[in-house]
Parts: sequence; structure tokens; C-alpha cells
Amino acid sequence: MLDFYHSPGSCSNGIGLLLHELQAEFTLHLVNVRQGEQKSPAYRQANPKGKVPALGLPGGGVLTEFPAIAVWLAAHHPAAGLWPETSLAQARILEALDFMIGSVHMRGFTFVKMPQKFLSDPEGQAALRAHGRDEVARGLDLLSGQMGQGDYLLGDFSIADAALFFLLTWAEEEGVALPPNLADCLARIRARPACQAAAPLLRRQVTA
Ligand SMILES: N[C@@H](CCC(=O)N[C@@H](CS)C(=O)NCC(=O)O)C(=O)O
Repeated sequence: MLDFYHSPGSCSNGIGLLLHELQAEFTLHLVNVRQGEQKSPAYRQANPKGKVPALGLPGGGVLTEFPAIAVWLAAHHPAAGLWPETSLAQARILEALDFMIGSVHMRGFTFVKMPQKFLSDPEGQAALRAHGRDEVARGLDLLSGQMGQGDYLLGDFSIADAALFFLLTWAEEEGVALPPNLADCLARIRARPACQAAAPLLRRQVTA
């Protein structure tokens, strides 16, 4: 059985979606990142990095980092057809995941959502937030151009769409305009049975 460490509304929503796409069985461990539970000694025993998502593997050990978890899940469930056979198709998925996580999430949304982690003065925080929004908008434009007129980011639904899913949801929440083809793609992802089944798991958690 897999152990899924998850904070609803966070980037682990993409892994929650994938687990449902793959019909994988897992034990859910909720981690309230708003309350800082990810830094607790108890959680650091599971994931010393103090972040979500994390995936405890059946043979022991924990897998961290969105792209690594997504690739392992897809490769480990070949019947779902979410891990392509050719090295070029695999590389395209990794290329898209790296850009979405390394650039749009970490160098865009991190500044939009948590400028206080980096700067204490309000003016600096506002400037950092604005910089993050520009990075997000630039990233979405690039992804939009890459997607073209296909149904999903790389044509057929792939693990790259799991990352796109949480990024576009965050963009909506932050009032960043979605390019029309990405907005259509988000609607398609949300209409997928797996996404609807996962919905209760993905709702932003209510904190006290
Ligand atoms: N590079 C990591 C990023 C994970 C990450 O930043 N997760 C956020 C939630 S979206 C988190 O755990 N934040 C809590 C914190 O940084 O304290 C990945 O790809 O999984």
C-alpha cells in the first residue's frame, strides 16, 4: 500500500489526481501546511524535507519531488498508459514537468503565495508578489504556445497535466488570466471521472 502525504489545495493535489487516474490504492495522511505541520518532528520522520507531496512506497522508503513521484506512479501502473515508451516522449514529459515545477511553481507561485518567507517589509513583499505574478503569466503563455490546439498539454492526457492542473487552479484563485486553450484544458481535466472522484480530496483544507 502507498502512503500519500497530502495537503488539500497544495501542489500535492496533482498527485491526488494521478492516484485516482491510476486507480492506485493508498493510505491518506493529511498534512496541514497552513498550520506548519510539515515542519513537525513527526512529519519530518516521514519526509525530512518537510514538504508535500511525499509518497511512502510499499517496499519502504519515501519518494519526494512532484516529477519523481509522478513518473514513478505512471511507470508503476503501465496498464493506465500514462508513461510513454519512446525516450523522446518521456523526455518531453520531464521537460514540461521541470518547467512547471521548477519555474512556474517555485519561481512564480512561491513568491505570489508566500512572499513573507523571503522578505519582512510590506513593500518588498508586494514587489516580490508582483514579480511572481509576472513569472506565472510568462510561464502560462509559454505553456499555452506549447499546447497549441491539442486537448491536453502534450496531446493526450499525461502526467504533465497533473502539474498543469494545480498550477491553473492556483492561477484562477490568484486572478491570473488563463490563456483560452489552457482554460479549456483545465475544464477537460476537471471533467475527467478521476478528477471528479478525487474532488473531496483536493478541496482546500479549512484551518482553525
Ligand atoms: N520541489 C517540491 C516542492 C514541494 C513544495 O514546495 N510543496 C509545498 C506545498 S505546494 C510545501 O510543502 N510547502 C510547505 C513549506 O515549504 O513549508 C516538489 O516538486 O514536490
